[in-house]
Amino acid sequence: MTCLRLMGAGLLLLAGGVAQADPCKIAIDSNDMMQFSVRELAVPTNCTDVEVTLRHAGQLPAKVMGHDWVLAKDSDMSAIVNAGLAAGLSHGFLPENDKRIIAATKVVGGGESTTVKFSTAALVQGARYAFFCTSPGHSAVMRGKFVFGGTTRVAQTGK
Ligand SMILES: [Cu+2]
Repeated sequence: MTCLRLMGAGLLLLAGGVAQADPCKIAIDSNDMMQFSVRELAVPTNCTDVEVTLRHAGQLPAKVMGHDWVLAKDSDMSAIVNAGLAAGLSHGFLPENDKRIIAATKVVGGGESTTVKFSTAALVQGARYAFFCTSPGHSAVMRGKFVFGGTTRVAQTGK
């Protein structure tokens, strides 16, 4: 663990401030292939706030291959995706003032990035949460599990 932490600190220096060392800050990549770079995320319960940065490493514009990062209870995902579809791109594929949405970024296109910071006050340890993209059709593959509790974990998808 100590070894990993040191490696993390080294990477932090190399990356010039990419915040992987702070367990309450998470960075995720996405691309033109309709993929998130991670399929599972976890943050420790002592994070009162969590900051998620979504980068789009592709080149396609938001109206063609836009991505967002939305957090909700696993059981609310489908309903939010459907409501987002009805809302359309002009509303970031998200229903307005929807209490089921715990956190959401705006939609970004290739080369852009966006950050959302949210309170963990409403999160319950052990509950099932999901993160997903609400662009039409994307959540079929652009989704993952979010765990509140335990050490920060960013499980990479196999490439
Ligand atoms: Cu997407």
